[in-house]
Amino acid sequence: ALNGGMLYPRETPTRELKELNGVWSFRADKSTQRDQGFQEQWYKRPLRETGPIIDMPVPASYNDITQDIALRDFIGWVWYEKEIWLPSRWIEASSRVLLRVGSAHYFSVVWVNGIQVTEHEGGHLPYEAEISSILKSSAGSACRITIAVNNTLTLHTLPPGTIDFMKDTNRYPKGYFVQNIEFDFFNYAGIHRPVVLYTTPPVYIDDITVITDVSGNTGLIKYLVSVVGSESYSVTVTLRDREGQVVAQGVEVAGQLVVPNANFWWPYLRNEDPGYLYSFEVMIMGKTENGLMEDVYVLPVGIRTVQVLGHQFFINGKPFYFHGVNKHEDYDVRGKGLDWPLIVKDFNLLKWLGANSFRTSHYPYSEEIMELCDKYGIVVINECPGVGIKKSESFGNSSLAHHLAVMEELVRRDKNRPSVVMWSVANEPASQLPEAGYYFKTVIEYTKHLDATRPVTYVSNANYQNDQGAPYVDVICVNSYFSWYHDAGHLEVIQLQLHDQFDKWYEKYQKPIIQSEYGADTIPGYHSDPPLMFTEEYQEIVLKNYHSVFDQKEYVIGELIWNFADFMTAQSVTRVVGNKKGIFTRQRQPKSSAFILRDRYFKLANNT
Ligand code: GCB
Repeated sequence: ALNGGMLYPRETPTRELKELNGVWSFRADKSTQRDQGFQEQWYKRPLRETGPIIDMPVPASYNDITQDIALRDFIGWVWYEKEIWLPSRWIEASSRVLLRVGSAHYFSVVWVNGIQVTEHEGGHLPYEAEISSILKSSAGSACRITIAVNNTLTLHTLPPGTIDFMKDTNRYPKGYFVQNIEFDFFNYAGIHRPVVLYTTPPVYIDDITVITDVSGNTGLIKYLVSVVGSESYSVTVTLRDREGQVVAQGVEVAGQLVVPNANFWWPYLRNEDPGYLYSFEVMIMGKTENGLMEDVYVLPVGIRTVQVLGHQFFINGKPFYFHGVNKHEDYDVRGKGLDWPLIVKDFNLLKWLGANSFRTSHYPYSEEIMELCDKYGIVVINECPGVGIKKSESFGNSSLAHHLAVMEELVRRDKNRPSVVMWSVANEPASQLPEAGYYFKTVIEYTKHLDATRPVTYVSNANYQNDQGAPYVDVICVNSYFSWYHDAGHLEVIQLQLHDQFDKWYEKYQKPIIQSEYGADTIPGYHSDPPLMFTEEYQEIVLKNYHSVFDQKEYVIGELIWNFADFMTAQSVTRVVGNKKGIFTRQRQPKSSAFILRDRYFKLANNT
């Protein structure tokens, strides 16, 4: 079980926050065994004293920052370090001080002033450690934070990967190895999301869970607050609308708020005021040896319901059709590093496109992105990093245990977000393997046990006849690339094959279906009539053929284009400086298909 609720750090009257973003000291451990840093205990002294260092921005992937090809493709430990001064009131007071990393890829070990404070397995999700006692024992001096990050993937990590040691010295230098991955995006690494220090009082709000319901015009918010640090405390919960008016109050640790004439949280384009958020203010007062202590935390809350019934998907009791995209966290130079201009640009493009939804292919996106989905009413299928699960070994017990732990971390992080309407536990696993049946049954049931309010799916590209996990999902999500990976160049087969795909899946399972990927690589500026692969015309016609079949199937409840934008991948003969299936370029300029999709999405929004 997880340690603590790990609420997103926010400043309130009782909590302070300090961002440690900027330039950090950095060194990649290029020793043959990649273990010099641990042997020599680089965390014990300032990094500059144990060898050469370079400047590295945080947050950012380190891969594309320098001119060093060895760093771009580096596998192993890299070391980050930052020295900072803290306000003395943080150290003198009884405050808890926490160090929180939004995400680092993939395995992290963290030290403060040479003392290990935590380690964490897995990218794309946050971790934190309380460091108050270390700060107190070194009061009056600067604080040194060291983070070692290792991007090595194994058959039991999520995503999985393998290292190949090349033994043939006629062909490879001694000690040569490469990393193999079975997913189609560049394995960017480093500290990808903000590192922050924040404080809470010694008696603090550790976690909040809200579950909302709708009854006529009334909104209901069931809530649970967990408090740590005192046996005897009081709780006050105040719900304010956007104007700041108090609309409901509670004085229990667990209870239900009733909001008459509520403003519900609606998806973008389903309402003139989508993404309505109330502010749910929790105030606690706890008894301690030093008297009464207060803590305040404010959570944005959207009131909405989600349900799968028959062959439809409902939000607030109204059928919902997903017209949206698949994305990546990916951009020039910073790789997967969080970047505010890019985030806001992408939301502007989503709105321009009329997209009401996206899937976080193929890993959880930053909390900063999720926050804006809540605010704008962008509906999210929240995918865990279960991508490229192909080998039989990756369905074994230790992989399964890690997968369940990752689902715990993801649900803990995003359980209160109105934008999240469904969990996706994997993308294109080898779900035809016999062992996949038990594996997905277990992961899906466990996810439902963690969160009984949201449907669960995974994205399949297996054949409907032998997919082993489909019996357990609420919505069938299928990817297909007709006239691309099969029958390359034959646009005329798309409709036939797509009808067949949908009919067969629906006949077998009678569940709603989302086309969770479809598309074609397109080099912007390439033109051809009749259309040829890689031209803008070809992408347009692939899309139009898919659309015409979507429109004929009642039980098709959504379409997500692959992909919103071009993105970097591993080098291969099928990738031209990355995957080019974006309807926008990597620099976010439209290809001609973006206009086709835009027309369609606004029409779909008006028809429903
Ligand atoms: C897929 C994968 C996605 C790839 C895409 C492609 O099925 O889910 O990660 O990028 O196909 O373009 O091949």
